[in-house]
Amino acid sequence: MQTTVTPTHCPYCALQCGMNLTPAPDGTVEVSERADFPVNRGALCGKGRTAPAVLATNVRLTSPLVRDAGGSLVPASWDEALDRIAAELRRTRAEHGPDAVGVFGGGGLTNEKAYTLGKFARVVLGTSQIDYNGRFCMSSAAAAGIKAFGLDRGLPFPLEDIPKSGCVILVGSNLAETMPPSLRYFTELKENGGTLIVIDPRRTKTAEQADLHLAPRPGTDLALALGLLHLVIAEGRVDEEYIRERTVGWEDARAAAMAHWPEYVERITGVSVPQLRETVRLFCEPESAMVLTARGPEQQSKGTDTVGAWINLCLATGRAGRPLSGYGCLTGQGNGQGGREHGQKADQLPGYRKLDDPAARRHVAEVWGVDPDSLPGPGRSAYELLDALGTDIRSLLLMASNPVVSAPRAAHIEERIRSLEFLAVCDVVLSETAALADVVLPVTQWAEETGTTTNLEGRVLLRRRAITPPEGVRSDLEVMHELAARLGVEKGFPTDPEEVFEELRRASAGGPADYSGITYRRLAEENGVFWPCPAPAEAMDGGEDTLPDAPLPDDPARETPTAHPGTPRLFLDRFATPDGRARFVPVSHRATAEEPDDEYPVLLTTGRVVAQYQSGAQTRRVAELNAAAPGPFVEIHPRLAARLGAAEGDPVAVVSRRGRAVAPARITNAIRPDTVFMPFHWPGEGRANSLTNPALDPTSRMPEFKACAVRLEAVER
Ligand SMILES: Nc1nc2c(c(=O)[nH]1)N[C@H]1C(S)=C(S)[C@@H](COP(=O)(O)OP(=O)(O)OC[C@H]3O[C@@H](n4cnc5c(=O)[nH]c(N)nc54)[C@H](O)[C@@H]3O)O[C@H]1N2
Ligand SMILES: Nc1nc2c(c(=O)[nH]1)N[C@H]1C(S)=C(S)[C@@H](COP(=O)(O)OP(=O)(O)OC[C@H]3O[C@@H](n4cnc5c(=O)[nH]c(N)nc54)[C@H](O)[C@@H]3O)O[C@H]1N2
Ligand code: SF4
Ligand SMILES: [Mo]
Repeated sequence: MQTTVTPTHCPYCALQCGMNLTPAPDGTVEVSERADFPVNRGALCGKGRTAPAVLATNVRLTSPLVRDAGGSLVPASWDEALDRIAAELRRTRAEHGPDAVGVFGGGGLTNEKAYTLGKFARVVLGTSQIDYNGRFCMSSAAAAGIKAFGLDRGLPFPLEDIPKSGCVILVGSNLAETMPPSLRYFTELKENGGTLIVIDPRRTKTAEQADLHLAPRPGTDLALALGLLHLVIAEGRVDEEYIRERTVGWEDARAAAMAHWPEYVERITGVSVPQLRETVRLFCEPESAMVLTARGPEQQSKGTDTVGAWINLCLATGRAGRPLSGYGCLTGQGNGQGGREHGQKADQLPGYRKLDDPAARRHVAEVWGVDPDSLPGPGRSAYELLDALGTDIRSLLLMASNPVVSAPRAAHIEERIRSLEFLAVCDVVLSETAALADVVLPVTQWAEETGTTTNLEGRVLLRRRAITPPEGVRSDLEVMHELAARLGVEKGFPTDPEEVFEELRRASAGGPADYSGITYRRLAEENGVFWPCPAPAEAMDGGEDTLPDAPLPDDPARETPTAHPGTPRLFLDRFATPDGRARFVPVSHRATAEEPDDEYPVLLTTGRVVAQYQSGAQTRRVAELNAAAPGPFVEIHPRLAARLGAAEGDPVAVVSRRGRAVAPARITNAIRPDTVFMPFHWPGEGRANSLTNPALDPTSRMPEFKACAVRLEAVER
C-alpha cells in the first residue's frame, strides 16, 4: 500500500474542493486540509470530510454480480459478467438495430470516462441513444448561455471575483447547503460593502445571509426577471452604449419586458413592487454586479427562457463580459462541467462540438480513426431515453447515475427500467438502480484512480490516485476497454487515464471547450487550468507523440507563444458569437406546466439538504451523514399544516397526478404558505420523485423538478 500524502479533490460536488488523503495503517483513509487549493482553502463540508467511508469494502461492491436463473443477483467472475454484457448487447443490436441499445452516463464521471463513454456508444455500439444525468442538472443554463454568449461555461470568471463585485443576485441556489465552503465568497462580498440578494421560495440558510431575500412562488422567476428589466427601462438605468457596442437584439427584448408591468409581475410572483424596485436599485447602483443561477430557476419547463431573461437583465445593464460583472450558472456535480463537454450528451462530440456539424464530425472521426458517416446522429434526451426503455430501447448500459431515485416521475421510470430485456450497471455501490440490473460491475472510485474533472469555474483539475483499490474492482475505463474488445474493437479504448486525456486533447482541439494545451503535468504544477486552453498549432500538428509538456509557471518560456495560460475570465473583449456580440433573447412569461387547481391546490418544489448527496447512493452509506439527515421530510408552512391538522413530525401524504409519497411534516414559516418542499435523496415511500412532473423545457429538455401541483393528506400514525 502507498503511504504518502496525496493532494486530490473531493468526489462529490462541482466545487471540487482540494483535500489531502493519507492511507492509515488500519486500512482506512484520512482526510486532511489542503490549503494550497484556492477554491476552498482547506475548508470541506461534512460530505467531503467523510467521503473515505464509501471506500470501505463493507459498503461497496467488490465482485461482479450476475442475475441467475432464479432471478437473484449472485457473484460472478469478471469474464463471465463481461461476456454476458457483450453477448446481450450484440444480440439486441442484431435483433433490433443499434439504436435499441441505450447508454446513460453521469456528470460524476471524470473527463476521461465521459469522453470514452461517448466514443464507446458511437464507435463500438453505433447507437445514437446516449445521454446522461446532467440533462437533469444545468442543461437549461447551458442552452441559454450558448444562445446569448455563444458558449456555455458555468462561471465565466473565478469564484475569487465574487467578493470584489458590487452586488450578487443568487437565483435559486442554496449554496450554504449545496456548496458550503463557497459561502465564504459571499460573506466576504458583504464585508467589502457589496450586496447579496437571494431569490428562493424558502428562507434557506443561504437566504438568511442575504441583505435582501425575495420569496417568489416557484416557477415564476421568468416573470420576476422581466419585471426587473421593465423597471430598469422605466427608471432609465439601461446602459445604451454597452448595448450598442456589445449586443444585438435589444429592441425585441425591450418590447417583451415592457409588457411585464411591475404590478402584473407582483401578482404572478408574490414579490411586491417595492421589493422589485429595491432589487433594481441594489443591482444597478454599484460599478459591477453579477447574477448567478442554480437549479431553482433552471429546473423548470421554461428554464432556458428563464435564464435567458436573467441574462437579458445583465446585458441591458452592461453587466456581462466586464470585470467583476457577469452572468454565471453554479454547476452541480463533481464533473458537471467537463461531463457536458466531451460527448456523453445526446447531441454532442468532444470539445463541446455539435454532432450535427459536418466539420465537427470530420475532425472527431479522424481522431477516432473512423469514417465520419459511420457516426450516428443526435439521440434522445435523458428523460425521453428513460421513457423509451423497454419499447424502442431494449438494452441499457448505465454508468454513474441512479435514476430510480433521481428521475422525474420515478415510479414510471422504475417500471420502464424493469421492462428492459437487459440492464448492465457500473457502480461503486449497489444503488437502487443497480439492484434491478442483470449484470452489475463494481468499479474503482475517485481516491483509487487518476483522472481529471472540470469544476464550476471551468477550472480543469487533476484528481490523483491515493490508495490501491480493493481486490475485485476494475475501473470504468477497463470495463469499456474489455467490452470494446469483446465487441470487435481492439484498439482505441486505453485503460490509462493519461493516454485517454492525450486523445481528448486532440479531439477537443479547435472546439469551443478546447483542452489541447492542457497536460497532466501542467494540472499538477498549476493547480488546475481554465479552458479554453488551446495548444499552439505546431504542437498539435504532429499528433500526440510530439506534444510537448507545457513549461512550468516559473519558466520564462511560459511567456513565449508555446504555452497558452488558460482563460480564467471569458468575454472581456468579445463574446463567443460569430460577430463577437451577445444576443438578447426575447422571452415572455408563461405558466408552469401544471398549475395548482381545486384537486391539487399546493405547489411542490424539491431540492437538497447539506448532509446527503443526490440519490443518496453514496452518502446514505455514511453513518455520520445519516445521523445528520436520516430521512425525507415535507416542509410545510404552519398555516397549511393547521388546515391539514398535522403537527411537527406527523406523517403527511403528498399526492400528485403521478404518485404519492409519505414523509414526516417539518413545520416552518421559512416557506411560502402555498408551497411545500421535499428533498429528493431517498428511495421508497418518501421518494420525492414519485411526485415530480416530467414536463420538459422545449430547448434543453430539462424536466420540471421545481414545480408541480400536489395535495396533502393526513396519514394515520
Ligand atoms: N448537500 C448537497 N450538495 C450538493 C448536491 C446534493 O445533492 N447535496 N448536489 C450537487 C448538484 S448535482 C447540484 S445540481 C447542486 C444544486 O444546488 P442548488 O441549486 O443550490 O440546490 P437545490 O436544493 O436543488 O435548489 C436550490 C434552491 O432552489 C429553491 N427553489 C425551488 N424552486 C424554486 C423556484 O421556482 N425559483 C427559485 N428561484 N428557487 C427555487 C429551493 O428552495 C432551493 O433552496 O448541488 C450540488 N451540491
Ligand atoms: N426531485 C428532484 N430530482 C432531481 C433533482 C432535484 O433537484 N429534484 N436534481 C437532479 C440533478 S441536478 C441531478 S445532477 C441528478 C442526480 O441524480 P443521479 O444521477 O442519480 O446522481 P447520483 O446519486 O450522484 O448517482 C451517481 C451514481 O454513480 C455512482 N458513482 C460514483 N462515482 C462513480 C464512478 O466513477 N463510476 C461509476 N460507474 N459510478 C460512480 C454512485 O455510487 C451513484 O450510484 O438528480 C436530479 N434529480
Ligand atoms: S462542498 Fe462539494 S466539493 Fe467541497 S467538500 Fe463538500 S461536497 Fe466536496
Ligand atoms: Mo445536479
